[in-house]
Amino acid sequence: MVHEKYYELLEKQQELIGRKNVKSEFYNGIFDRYEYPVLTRDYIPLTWKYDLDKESNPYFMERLGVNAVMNSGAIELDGKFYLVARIEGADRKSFFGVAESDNGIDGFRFWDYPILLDDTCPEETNVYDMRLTKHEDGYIYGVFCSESKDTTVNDLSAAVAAAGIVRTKDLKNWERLDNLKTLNSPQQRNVVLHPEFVNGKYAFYTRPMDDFIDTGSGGGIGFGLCDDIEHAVVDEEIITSKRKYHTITEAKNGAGAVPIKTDRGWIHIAHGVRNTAAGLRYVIYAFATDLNDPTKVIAEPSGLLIGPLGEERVGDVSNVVFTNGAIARDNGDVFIYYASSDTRMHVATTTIDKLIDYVFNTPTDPLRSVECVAQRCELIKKNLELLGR
Ligand code: M1P
Repeated sequence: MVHEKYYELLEKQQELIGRKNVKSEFYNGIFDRYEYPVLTRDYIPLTWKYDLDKESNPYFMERLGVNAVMNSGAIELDGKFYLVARIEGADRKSFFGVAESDNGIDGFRFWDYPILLDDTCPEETNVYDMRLTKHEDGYIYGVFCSESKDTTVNDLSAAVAAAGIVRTKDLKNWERLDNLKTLNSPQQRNVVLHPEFVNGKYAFYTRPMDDFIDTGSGGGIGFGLCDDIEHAVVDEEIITSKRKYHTITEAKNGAGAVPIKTDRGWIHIAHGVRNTAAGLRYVIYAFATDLNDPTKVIAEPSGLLIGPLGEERVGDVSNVVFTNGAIARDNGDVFIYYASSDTRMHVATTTIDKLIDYVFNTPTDPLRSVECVAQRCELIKKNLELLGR
């Protein structure tokens, strides 16, 4: 017999999922924020957490709790919006689940089952942060972090990050391919597959790292080509977007969403990390690369696009916003999905036109305070003249 508590909790959850999301009062002219997250752990189907049977679960306890729902790949298919969310169980292991919405800003509902990946990697402990690429070869690829214990050192916490690859046509049947091998980098996270062939090859944005946490000599966002996606090997990686001293990318610089193709160039929505006395601070930023050469940065607005704000600042890993999915619609709307503090998912909406204006007309970072002030004074002078002062 189904426990009566199930129906009570289900009703509350239906209310939550049915709640209309509304734009918040936040304004910067670039994008809109929303009042409510689009996914939290409260959106997880009750059937994933509870044993509904009153006989075996008289207290209606959570048997398999869920801690957080965060970093989600995003895709639009046949007019519906899908997030492949990173779901972190109470046991700290992450996995993926597909949530579907009609409008992309509210009503996200998980499918009945999470994604059960082929168990092709016996050493793999954890998987997370899938980027979904609608590739011109006809497949949807999911590239994610595949984490294993580092057995080469005597340190219980030491881990190795690599890029796992799956592909699908319907988000239901997933074929696991070999993990990406990058011959010159010991570890990889935040790897993204470019949606088009480059010189007839599959192209990956990489984020080489010496270590699981520290990027070390990993200089920023890398780029490499590979012939065979089923057994992907990148033998040469070049750094296309470097980490820079005293900027938002000083500690780490990694790709985020799959680049968006526009008339003016590829728009990249990435993440930058700097260190502070309170720990690492993650923000989202944007830049553009050449349409014919996605390795060539052609516009780099100064500073961050989205930083953690208000309640977003607090969570399991505080002071973090992170994106690994955006949807650019045929009508020009852009939905940027981002997680805050490794805890919940939000959406920010904008348009291709606004992103182009932002990326190409925002001044670049002159890298020194004195020049930043001069840059700001120039803006003030222009404005005061316009105001007749
Ligand atoms: O905790 C913040 C983020 O840390 C990692 O990102 P990066 O590789 O850039 O340091 C990832 O584990 C990411 O999932 C997480 O949100």
